[in-house]
Amino acid sequence: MEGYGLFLVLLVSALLLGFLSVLFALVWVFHYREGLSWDGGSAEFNWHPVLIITGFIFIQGIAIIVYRLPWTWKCSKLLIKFIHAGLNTIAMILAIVSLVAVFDFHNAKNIPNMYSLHSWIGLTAVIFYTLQLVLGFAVFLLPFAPVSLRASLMPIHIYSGLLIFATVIATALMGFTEKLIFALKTPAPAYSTSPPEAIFVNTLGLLVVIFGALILWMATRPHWKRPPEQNS
Ligand code: ASC
Repeated sequence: MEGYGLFLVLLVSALLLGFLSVLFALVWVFHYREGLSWDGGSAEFNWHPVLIITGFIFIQGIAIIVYRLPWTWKCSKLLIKFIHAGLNTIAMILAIVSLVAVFDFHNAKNIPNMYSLHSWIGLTAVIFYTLQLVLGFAVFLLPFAPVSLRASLMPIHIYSGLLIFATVIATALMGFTEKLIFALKTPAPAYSTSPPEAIFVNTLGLLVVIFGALILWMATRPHWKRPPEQNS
């Protein structure tokens, strides 16, 4: 329980940043943009940032640190594994729906797909996230894999999970910049003149980076690890 007070401060800060990021995404699309709908127009595209920030950043971040919540240490490991896998499954579904929204919007408007670095890295992240989830389920949740296989794959599972999470945040930052450059040009005030929407979305980018920094810190301190099972 070393530094447990600090862990709680970081956890509450991360939760506040996560909720604030989702709120900022909603204010962005409803106040500055066209709102949300599923109509082949910009309001359909807007599901993309909302679902990515909610699912692929906030929910994925919480899924990463569930094992480290001290009050879950008395729950069975299997239950926490189900919560970890369940949150990651929800995040994966929201990420896929958010990609469908973008492709559907592009196709309706004859906008090309998959030409930007944002799209290359982002689609790669969703594919690897899905592989990570399927492999994690097969190896760590189903009762078939021998402990030796689990032990040798665990460092890779942890490394690739953290790498995907950090990559998702980097990809979101590219997406913010892309969208601001596309949306804020004449007749709208140019991005380069720092209109309120640009400042607001840049701030959202900062919030997401700090959220990610806190999650990665909490997930990598060895003394905040869940203690080993007493009876297994
Ligand atoms: C699991 C699990 C662990 C690891 C360990 C190998 O499935 O619950 O603690 O894999 O057995 O590192």
